Amino acid sequence: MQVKTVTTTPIEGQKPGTSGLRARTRVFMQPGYLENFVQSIFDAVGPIAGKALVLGGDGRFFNARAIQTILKMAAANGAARMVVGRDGLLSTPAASAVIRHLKTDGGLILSASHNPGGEDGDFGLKYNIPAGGPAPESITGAIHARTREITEYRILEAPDINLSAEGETRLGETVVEVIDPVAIYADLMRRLFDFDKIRGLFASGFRMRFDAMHAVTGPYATAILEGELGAPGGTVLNAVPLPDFAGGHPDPNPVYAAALMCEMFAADAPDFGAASDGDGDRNMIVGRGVYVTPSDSLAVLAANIHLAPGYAGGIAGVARSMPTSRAADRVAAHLGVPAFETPTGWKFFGTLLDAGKATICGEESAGTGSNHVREKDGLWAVLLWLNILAVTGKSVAEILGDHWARHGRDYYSRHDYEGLDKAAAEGLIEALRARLGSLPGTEVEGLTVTAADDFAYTDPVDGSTATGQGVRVIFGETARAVFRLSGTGTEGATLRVYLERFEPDPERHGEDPQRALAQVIRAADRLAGIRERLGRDAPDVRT
Ligand code: VG1
Ligand code: CO
Repeated sequence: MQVKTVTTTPIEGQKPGTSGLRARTRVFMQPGYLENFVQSIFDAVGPIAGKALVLGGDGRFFNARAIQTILKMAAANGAARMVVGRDGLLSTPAASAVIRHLKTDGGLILSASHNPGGEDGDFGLKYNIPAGGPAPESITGAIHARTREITEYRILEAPDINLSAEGETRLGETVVEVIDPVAIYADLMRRLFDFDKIRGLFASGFRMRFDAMHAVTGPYATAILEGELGAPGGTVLNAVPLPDFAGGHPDPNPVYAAALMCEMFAADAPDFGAASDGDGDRNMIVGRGVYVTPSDSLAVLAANIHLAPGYAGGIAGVARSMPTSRAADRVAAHLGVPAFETPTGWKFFGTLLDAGKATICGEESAGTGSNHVREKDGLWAVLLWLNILAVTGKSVAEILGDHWARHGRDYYSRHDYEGLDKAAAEGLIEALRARLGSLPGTEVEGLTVTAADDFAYTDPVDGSTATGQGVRVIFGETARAVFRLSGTGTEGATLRVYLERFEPDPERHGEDPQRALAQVIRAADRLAGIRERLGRDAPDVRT
């Protein structure tokens, strides 16, 4: 076996976004694309000689090939040990758990998460730090800088490794250890939650559906829910991970998980429904006849997390991304713990979790997690809900209704405009930015703007800053509209408009969110000029 040093030149656009580098699968498969990026990671965080890394992905098209390439590059760069999930599979939260449990020097996760997969879909890669979380911007910036000056990469000329059997082999000097992708993660869940109580819930006839969307959570959910907690066979739907997610869009929201929504709103609906995304870090929660918005889910979980054994001592604080509704802040105030507001993307929660300032974190995009790992964790959120349902004996609808009665309801919706012309989308945001100073006092659609800014963040732990994180328009105490462009897409642009309105009156908690938000929606449209600038009458996706 021989180390080959291959001459290369920089490739444009290898800039990590909200969550790692994402690109069309075909782009990732171009000669040198993956290799340049991987060598840039090794150079930027390295040298990786003598180090141990975790490696795995969500099983999408190109996952297996990419893993073989990365293993050979790691060996050529002198890595001591590579820990790989069997068949190249590791969900994002499981990868985080493995990095932390084995105390490795970080890991590489292959996924484009909620983006469709397949040869015509998307692929992605990100580096996670030894604490288990996504690399902070200082590191992704260094990786990007390296991609712009790279001149060569190293790769071992060797046959492929068999990833279907657990155990250790060698690739040159590097030990490659293939592990069960579920075991370490399942152990962690067992320590956090009352599995006996949840087993009792299922034994009492409680019915659940978990839609794995043919993505990576299938094996995890099957092993834990059906295997260990006694949920009947068939509880987990679409449980086999497929390279193209069976042609679906593995994004757990009411639009892309429509079949599950249908079942949960039917006459004989099960008690509880959930879904996860491509790489297993997102969750959708739905009760019988009731959809729980991710922002509400975060608030409900923060308010009830002490019911799970792993959190019996209570929480130190709550953190949410800026566009996430302010429901969680009210719970934090009620509990007398701090609430943090961070930019979009899990990488911004890492320092707060490490410093013990926040215990639970969440994003409106169906991401919830805690200090147990450093990623959001779809199945964790589902198990926490199950633990709470088992302890309280209440239904999802009752828990949500009680929560609103106590804390008020934040009507919430996100409107996504997808596949936009990049220049038009950027123009819309720029125009809003240019008007920020003059917006306060403006009346629009019967609402008065009381404050407007471009969200900037200074990390309270390490002092790092992030600017330009989304335009916030506040309408008094109750309503808010936020505008930002997606940083996970691979083509064109996606505009996200986040809309919310607080309603304290329990008599008015039963409205349809789109109706309850109609005035804020009209105001947001008028302020940003969505129709005129983008030529769109309606969003592509409403969550
Ligand atoms: C989206 C979500 C964000 C999430 C990110 C990664 O980013 O809005 O909340 O952290 O995806 O999630 P953006 O930039 O497209 O809005 V995942 O499950 O794709 O790793
Ligand atoms: Co994801």
